[in-house]
Amino acid sequence: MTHQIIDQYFYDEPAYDYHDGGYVPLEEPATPQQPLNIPEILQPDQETATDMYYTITAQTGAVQLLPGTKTKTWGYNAPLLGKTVIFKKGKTIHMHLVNHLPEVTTFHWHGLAIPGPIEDGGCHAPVYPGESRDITFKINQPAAMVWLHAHPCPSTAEQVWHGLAAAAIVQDDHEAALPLPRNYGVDDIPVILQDRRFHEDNQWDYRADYDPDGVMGPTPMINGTINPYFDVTTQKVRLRFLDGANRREWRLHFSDDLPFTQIAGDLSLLPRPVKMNKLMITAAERQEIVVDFGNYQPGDEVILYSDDTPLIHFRIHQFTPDNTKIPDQLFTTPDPAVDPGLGIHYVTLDGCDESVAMNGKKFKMDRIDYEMPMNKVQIWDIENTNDRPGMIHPYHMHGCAFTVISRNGHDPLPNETGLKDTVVVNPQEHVRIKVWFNVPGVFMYHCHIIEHEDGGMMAQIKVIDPKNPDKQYHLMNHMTLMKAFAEERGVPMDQLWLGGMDSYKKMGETM
Ligand SMILES: [Cu+2]
Repeated sequence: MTHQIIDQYFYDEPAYDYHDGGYVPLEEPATPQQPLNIPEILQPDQETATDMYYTITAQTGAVQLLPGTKTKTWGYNAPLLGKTVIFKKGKTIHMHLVNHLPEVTTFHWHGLAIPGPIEDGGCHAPVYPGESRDITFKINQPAAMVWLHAHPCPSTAEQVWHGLAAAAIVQDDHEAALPLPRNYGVDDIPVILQDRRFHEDNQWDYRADYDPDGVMGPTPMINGTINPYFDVTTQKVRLRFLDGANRREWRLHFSDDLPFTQIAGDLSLLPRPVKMNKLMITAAERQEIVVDFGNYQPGDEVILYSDDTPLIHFRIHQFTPDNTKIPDQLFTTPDPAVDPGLGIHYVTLDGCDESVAMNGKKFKMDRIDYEMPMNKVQIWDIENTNDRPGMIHPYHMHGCAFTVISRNGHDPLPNETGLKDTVVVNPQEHVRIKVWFNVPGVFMYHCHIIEHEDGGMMAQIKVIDPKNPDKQYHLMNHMTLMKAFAEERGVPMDQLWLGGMDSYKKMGETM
């Protein structure tokens, strides 16, 4: 293990400290502490040696988040967020996706390398209210935490804000053989970081809070809990952070500057563990750490903060001493050779507010922006063209894993050495990544500030299977989904409001 303790966040401080008009700082909740919600594990409907069958139902609900009136929420098989899905590498998964919401949604598997656009669950795979869709896919990727969220363009942001986000854990034999905490809910817990603003009667009001640069709220919400505590009953605890916020990045650190060890990023373990006492996570990323509470006594409390705001109070209880060492080698990150016939592909993340675009264009659902052969490896250069201070844009690709090669020609960060699906690009920075797809289809790639993707900082790639090069994909268009939203809300089209529409209208563009 690196002996040096990393004590910086790395990212462009002027950009993340650039508190534009819409930036909402976090505030410590004034309400009593609550036990941290640990999402239940989703039970399969049926299981064989090779296949797993699940039903996922998107539903409305109400949750006691604050004293007083319950907050109206949405979730998957739960009133808010969702049950955690466990995927085992090598299994074939059959998903029955059911929509019990009042409006159209989609079920996107963020981080799964499965064919698009239907299995992937982006905007071309709508499930209308009262209807269902069945998909089948095979899990063929390393252990990691991925997630499920809604993706109906241009209303992804609002649906995620309502609560449509759930963790999913991919398991494999390699990770299972390593001495790492793995007892779900006890010493291995998903930590979904989100923020909300509570309006009258403890309700959320997405439209009132709308900001084209990403909706934020002052109140941290962790796994759907406001002001949580967690009872520590083991010396070591594995925290699987997922930034499920629409925009917010979190600068994580513990009281006493307690060092911790990062073991995994978005889509794999890191090759080597990295010791640190500061960790930044941005929208849609996952970062896994192991915290050693060995120097604390029963009755002590260790606090996880973002900036100066407490997020989780870890209450230390009696535990058995645990001298397990995290291995120095955790993973071999794939490093396939770049195809010499494919030049560098350039992507620009442009603008802020309503002017957001990618390569100078706003997203169109029925336009393919790029084509690439399956199983070939190409270098992509992702540039954030914002003037400084500007905003950081977390760049995400569906359907694949990539590796980070360089940042403005320099080495990648010590904790972005595994497989990733989301990478932050600072203003005026070029991040070079190695991209390859093992599955065919049409996939989206975009900024994961969700209002930026709804507003058009997004594009589509067609990944061509050499065995079936002429396969045609039926691409829907924005208007089809928007008409559905208007009908479901019982409003004429000219009165329909969806966040992303503003960004197109104000730039004089049609959808
Ligand atoms: Cu962005």
